[in-house]
Amino acid sequence: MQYDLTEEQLMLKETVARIAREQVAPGAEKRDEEAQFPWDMVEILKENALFGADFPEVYGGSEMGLLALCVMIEELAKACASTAVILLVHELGTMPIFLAGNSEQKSRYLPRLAAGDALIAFGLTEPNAGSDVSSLRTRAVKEGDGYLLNGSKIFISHADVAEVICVAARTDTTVPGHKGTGVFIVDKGTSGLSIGKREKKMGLRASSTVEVVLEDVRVPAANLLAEENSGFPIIMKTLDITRIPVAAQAVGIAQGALDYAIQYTKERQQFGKPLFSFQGLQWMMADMATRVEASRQLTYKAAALFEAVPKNLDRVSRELIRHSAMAKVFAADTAMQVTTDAVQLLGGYGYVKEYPVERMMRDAKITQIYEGTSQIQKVVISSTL
Ligand code: COS
Repeated sequence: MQYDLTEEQLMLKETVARIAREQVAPGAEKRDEEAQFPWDMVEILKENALFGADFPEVYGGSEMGLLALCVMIEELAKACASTAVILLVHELGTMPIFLAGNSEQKSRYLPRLAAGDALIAFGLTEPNAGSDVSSLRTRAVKEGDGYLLNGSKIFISHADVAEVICVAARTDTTVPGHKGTGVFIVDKGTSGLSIGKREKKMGLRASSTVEVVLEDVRVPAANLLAEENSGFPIIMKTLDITRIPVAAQAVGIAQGALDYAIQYTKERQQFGKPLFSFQGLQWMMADMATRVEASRQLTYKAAALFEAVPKNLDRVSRELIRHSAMAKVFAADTAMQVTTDAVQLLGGYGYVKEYPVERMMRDAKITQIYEGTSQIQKVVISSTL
């Protein structure tokens, strides 16, 4: 199993690191404070053709793969997790189409998404179906040559700015959720589709998180992915794959905080010498660096494992599922610990908004929650043992 970065991936990493340093980092504090969706960041990602990194060439992507996407997300997250999440949500929303879309659906949606001309969201979570995702209540009832969707979704990233939402809904309520769920592609502007509450969040404040309300939303049968009642495996496998870029985001946040803490402790003098020269603090940073590197290796290995198989529903093995969940839980917990330690290393300065580690600590928290909490990852890992 080889997952050292190739020449091409190393060049990509350098390019994205430069973009992050020069164009993304400078406004990160302001974006966090203003809590508005960053269309200027979308433009930068689009200009640099980053949206299509993991899309097939035939649909306008550059087909660089999941590992390349992870590297990009990591570099962006070092500077601004709210910008990194744009690519992450793009992958999450598109994955059901990659996995289960037919060629007509792929041709209709993927080219605009690959170019970044349209954004996409994934409408899964509901008030009563978070970790327990098979308890969805949103219903899709067959009517004529289409379906009528009714229900509501909460905590949906970017649904208000997306042109397309992949919505999970119960297609048969007489059987358990994992046997009676479907996934539908719903276009923005469809009658009955509206955006409800906008969340005010602790972190990732420049990304939008909203409620989606579906009232008699008529979706043509041509927008159903695969077949009725086949949605649960699509959802699970989507999450199996996209938990890896979440891990990459966590690695980036942690590395960004660690880099800042190292630089700070080498400059800041107390008791007549740099903070970095105190062994107690050196050991803290040694632990932080070790955990970040271990998280990165788990993430890259998981990405490489997924890259080795085609993106379709049949090829997600227990080994892949286990590695994605391991990478997600370890990297997310690391991001939380490392950013908290970075705040500690900066002392009072770490606690104020003038220094970025305070934002990084708030941003890190969501990686332990979304796309499956750290506790759920352990359920997933143990289910494969
Ligand atoms: N990958 C692929 N298939 C999976 C899977 C996974 N990670 N987990 C379960 N499945 C399959 C099972 O194999 C089973 O298939 P069969 O019906 O063919 O036997 C089916 O799904 C049902 O499995 P299970 O009974 O274990 O499902 P549960 O409802 O108990 O759910 C967990 C299992 C908790 C792992 C699942 O609900 C989960 O991942 N929850 C977290 C959801 C989440 O991440 N929410 C945040 C969304 S942010 S977009």
